[in-house]
Amino acid sequence: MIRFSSTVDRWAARLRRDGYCIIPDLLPRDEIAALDADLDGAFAETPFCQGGFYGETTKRFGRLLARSAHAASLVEHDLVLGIVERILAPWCDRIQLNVTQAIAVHPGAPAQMPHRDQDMWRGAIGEIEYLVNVIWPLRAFTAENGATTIWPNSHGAAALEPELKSAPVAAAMPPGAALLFLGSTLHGAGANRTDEVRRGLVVGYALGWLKPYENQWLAYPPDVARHFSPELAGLVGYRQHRPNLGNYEGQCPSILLGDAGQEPLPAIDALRPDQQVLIADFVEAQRRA
Ligand SMILES: O=C(O)CCC(=O)C(=O)O
Ligand SMILES: [Fe+2]
Repeated sequence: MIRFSSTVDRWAARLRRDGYCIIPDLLPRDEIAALDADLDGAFAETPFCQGGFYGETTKRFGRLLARSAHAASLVEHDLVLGIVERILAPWCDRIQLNVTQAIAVHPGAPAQMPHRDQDMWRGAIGEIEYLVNVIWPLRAFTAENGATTIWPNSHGAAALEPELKSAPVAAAMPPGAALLFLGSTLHGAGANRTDEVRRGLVVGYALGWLKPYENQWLAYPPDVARHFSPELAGLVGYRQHRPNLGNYEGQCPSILLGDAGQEPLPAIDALRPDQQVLIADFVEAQRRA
């Protein structure tokens, strides 16, 4: 679905130009505070990460849509989805949710290694945007407490250049705002030089035909996804990506959210219009032969 609005256009243009943007006042602070409170228990019981990329002074956990009813307001945010669809539309039919992950950067944490998130997929560099990430602070992000560091204009073909042309900026922002950046934009969590924990969420969206970073079907099996809105269920994988990708018994996997799916099912083409024309012509020629 493409959402038409000049606000979407304006932010998408800025994201494409700079590789990132910070959008203020996307959600009320109260809603973010309620989400933050819902995650208190998970932050407390989750052990510190292991390994140099995740960082041993940070905590992370996923499956946010199963942990708080408020998470859906972030994932399904209309303006955010509109911008992401605008950016990724040239390369896919539909976008998908790639990840929801909470990240706590604890006092004393060093800076995370600067990286480009889409390097997780070994595709062409400098040609395609595979991903748009959205970072939502749960508590205020500051340059001192580990706000995400972003390298402006490091995206797209700049990812092929040996030298960085820009100085990094700290994505300082209050709860309710969000940082959007492209899969090709260089970034990393900042160092936390304060005595407070920096808490934020990553909500990532990717081209609908990629293998997602977080296994969405295991994170949200049918019994969980059944309670999602149809759009949210689609974002986590309960819809096909034409042609026929992500099918269940040759049908749209959303059948598993209702009563069907137990009985034998016919496989049904789910094709792009251009493929449908090609195939209809071929079938017709066979019929006439
Ligand atoms: O927590 C952050 O600010 C960024 C984390 C990040 O970029 C990542 O883990 O890929
Ligand atoms: Fe990252």
